[in-house]
Amino acid sequence: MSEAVTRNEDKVLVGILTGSPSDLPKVVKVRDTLDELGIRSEIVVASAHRTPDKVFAYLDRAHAEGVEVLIGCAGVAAHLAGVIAGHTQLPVIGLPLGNGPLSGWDSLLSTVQMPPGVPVATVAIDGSRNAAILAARILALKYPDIAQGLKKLADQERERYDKTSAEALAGLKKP
Ligand code: RP5
Repeated sequence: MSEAVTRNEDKVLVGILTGSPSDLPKVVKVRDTLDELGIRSEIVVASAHRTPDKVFAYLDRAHAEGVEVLIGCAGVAAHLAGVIAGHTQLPVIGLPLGNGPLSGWDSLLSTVQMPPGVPVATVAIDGSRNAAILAARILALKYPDIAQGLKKLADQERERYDKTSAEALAGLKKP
């Protein structure tokens, strides 16, 4: 485990790349979850196929500016996260998006089937929240305040779950 350090909360720690502006409604949920945890991120629209130069230029900047985790989001022929993982030693999370005629099966397989040595930690199709939480868990190894934020979020979700379960059970009609 890395040494625990305090952090500058204004510094972008997570770079979120996505293949198309049409992805943004799903991708913004990644940023929203990171915001909930007090983690600064930035979204960049850049495609592995249409604008690979933009992907590489962003990675150069991200490395220079100290981004610590990268998330690659794409639908259909979703090679973005894999291309990113081939050009960085930072941890890369792949978010396959359920766009297009195959509802995300294509992007799931394209994202997850990486060759040995070039890992992409793939979350569920449209798993925007989990992509953010996984990024936060990686950062929490180094930043204790992020670990605390995650614990608080998990407690809140547990409370919500217990409350909805109780309400649902109370609403069941007796036979
Ligand atoms: C992927 O192709 C994008 O990530 C998007 O999910 C999908 C369709 O892109 P557009 O044709 O809407 O730009 O590269």
